[in-house]
Amino acid sequence: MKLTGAEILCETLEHLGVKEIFGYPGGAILPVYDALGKSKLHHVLVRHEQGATHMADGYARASGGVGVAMATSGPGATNMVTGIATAMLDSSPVVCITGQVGSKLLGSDAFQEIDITGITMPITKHNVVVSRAEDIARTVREAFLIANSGRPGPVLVDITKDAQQASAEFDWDKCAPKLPPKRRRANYDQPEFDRAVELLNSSKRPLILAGHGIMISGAMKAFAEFVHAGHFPVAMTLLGIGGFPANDPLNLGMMGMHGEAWVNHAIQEADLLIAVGMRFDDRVTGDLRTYAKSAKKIHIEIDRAEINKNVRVDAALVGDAREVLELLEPHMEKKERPDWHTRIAEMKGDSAVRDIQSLPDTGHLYAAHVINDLWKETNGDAIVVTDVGQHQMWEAQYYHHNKPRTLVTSGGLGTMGFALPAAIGAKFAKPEADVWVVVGDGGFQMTMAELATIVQEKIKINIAIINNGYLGMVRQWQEFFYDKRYVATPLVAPDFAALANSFGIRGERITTRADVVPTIRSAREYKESVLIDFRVEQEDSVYPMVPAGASLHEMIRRPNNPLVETSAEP
Ligand SMILES: Cc1cc2nc3c(=O)[nH]c(=O)nc-3n(C[C@H](O)[C@H](O)[C@H](O)COP(=O)(O)OP(=O)(O)OC[C@H]3O[C@@H](n4cnc5c(N)ncnc54)[C@H](O)[C@@H]3O)c2cc1C
Ligand SMILES: Cc1ncc(C[n+]2csc(CCOP(=O)(O)OP(=O)(O)O)c2C)c(N)n1
Ligand SMILES: [Mg+2]
Repeated sequence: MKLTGAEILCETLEHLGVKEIFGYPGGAILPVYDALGKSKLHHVLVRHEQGATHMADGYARASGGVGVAMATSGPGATNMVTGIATAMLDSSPVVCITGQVGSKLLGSDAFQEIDITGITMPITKHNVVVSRAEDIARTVREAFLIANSGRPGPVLVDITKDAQQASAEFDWDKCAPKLPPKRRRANYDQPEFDRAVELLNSSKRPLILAGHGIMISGAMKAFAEFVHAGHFPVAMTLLGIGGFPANDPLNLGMMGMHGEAWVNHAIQEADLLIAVGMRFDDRVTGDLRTYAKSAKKIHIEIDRAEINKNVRVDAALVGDAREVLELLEPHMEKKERPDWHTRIAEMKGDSAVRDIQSLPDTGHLYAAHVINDLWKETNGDAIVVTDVGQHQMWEAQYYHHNKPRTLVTSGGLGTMGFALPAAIGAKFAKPEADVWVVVGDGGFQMTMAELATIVQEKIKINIAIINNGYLGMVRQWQEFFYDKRYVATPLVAPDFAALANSFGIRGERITTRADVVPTIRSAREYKESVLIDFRVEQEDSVYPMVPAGASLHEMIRRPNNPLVETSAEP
């Protein structure tokens, strides 16, 4: 069957199971848009190409599949850069398709010509320019395979305009990917495995560091069985949250800069760390010179480049987390290790059972209240998509996720403006889910134009703005480390509820704690999207905090009044 390159692209995407594309048109991609109009693919018109990439990313993170974003050449493509980098740092499978000027014009500084493959070289897993219609199908199939295999990541396919317009034969069977054969997944020698088993069974104070790789590998069941077989306490990374239920008694909570104090202390006292699908980010380790000095380390990790990158390990099991855990599990000796669990319970002290919700209402509204109420009201079942800042950390602390892929957040790049568009993508991935955006007043203003996309697409999303009148996380650093010189952090914002109204979205403003639950309830019952502007305490801070570069156990703790650090155990 002879088709144009643009039609081949649409056919290929349909064959790959794509339903939605998030994008924005322009001259160099116009032939594709013309073909899109005739295809079964649903195109979601965004308001900024950054939004398209975050939507594709949110789609990928909520579904486990590949998200697709599209843009024109030049400014369309460069607007995608932040979203691509966000996906890269969090190993999220996104395929970006950009239009490019005609191949004869390449290198002539033609109108809207930009070397987008050059620009995105360090922030894509793979990228490629296609200048022949007959190469489009195979290249796109390869892009999907590369994006979502091994360690996932973004792939960019840049298609010249003449390739979109030219005709070529399209035969699905003849355009199979031509990639090197897949490597054996578990990629370590037997002595390495034996050493790991020996360490696991001889350890008295083991601790698992559970990361994003568990969800990527679909290893939730194998992981839970492994944990219970060895009776291991588990600490979560931010991106690992959801991979092991928060309500499992062996789940201690989050580690790292804003992790639970007892988790960080347990890491420092452990005699064995078992890192699964996590990459020892500096937000997790603090000062490497003092990190877990008494612990041997096992690293279960698919990307060999991560082994010994930040932390030297004693046994490296390179491979897919699920496969490795399934191989290890039969070798686990059942050990209760009562002394170690008692010691951790001691470190938790009473801070774990003091419930922020049971504190008397002082008339102040704290972000932690809002998020803890949201957790209770949604039975912990919502997909929560956060932005970056204090509210993001409070979400991680006060919303207890039991299911995988229910917390969608930008960890590695920490991209403000991520939440609203990523939530739109998540809603397309899981149309039946209760999707909540938890976003700061700063980050919301970065991509709030996507409210129009919500309206145009008639989708239902609930938006909770945690409005503290500040770029709160930066203000907190200024409070702690710059003598409260609040330079460039007080933030003027529009009346968010009125702004929502102007888009045709219901808007609410909440200032007291008593109104939080009724407003969340009524937003959930309402058929259309609702935006709630929660006016919270302006100068609250996230505790505990390991100052950047400090040792993990050197945490700044919350002054005990008026809030405690943690909510009740889930
Ligand atoms: C304001 C702010 C504060 C933060 N504070 C904290 C904090 O206090 N605590 C915290 O934990 N994080 C914090 N973060 C997030 C932090 O920066 C990192 O993003 C996070 O720690 C990374 O978690 P991860 O290593 O589990 O996930 P990723 O960075 O996604 O790494 C996943 C790892 O799993 C591997 N992998 C992928 N697939 C597989 C597979 N199939 N099998 C095995 N391995 C696989 C990958 O190769 C990679 O090494 C913060 C971020 C921000 C923006
Ligand atoms: C695009 C981008 N610019 C700057 C930063 C640095 N930064 C991190 S958190 C933060 C403040 C966020 O403020 P807000 O969105 O109001 O959230 P809050 O911390 O108040 O909850 C800033 C500026 C960033 N992470 N991303
Ligand atoms: Mg703020």
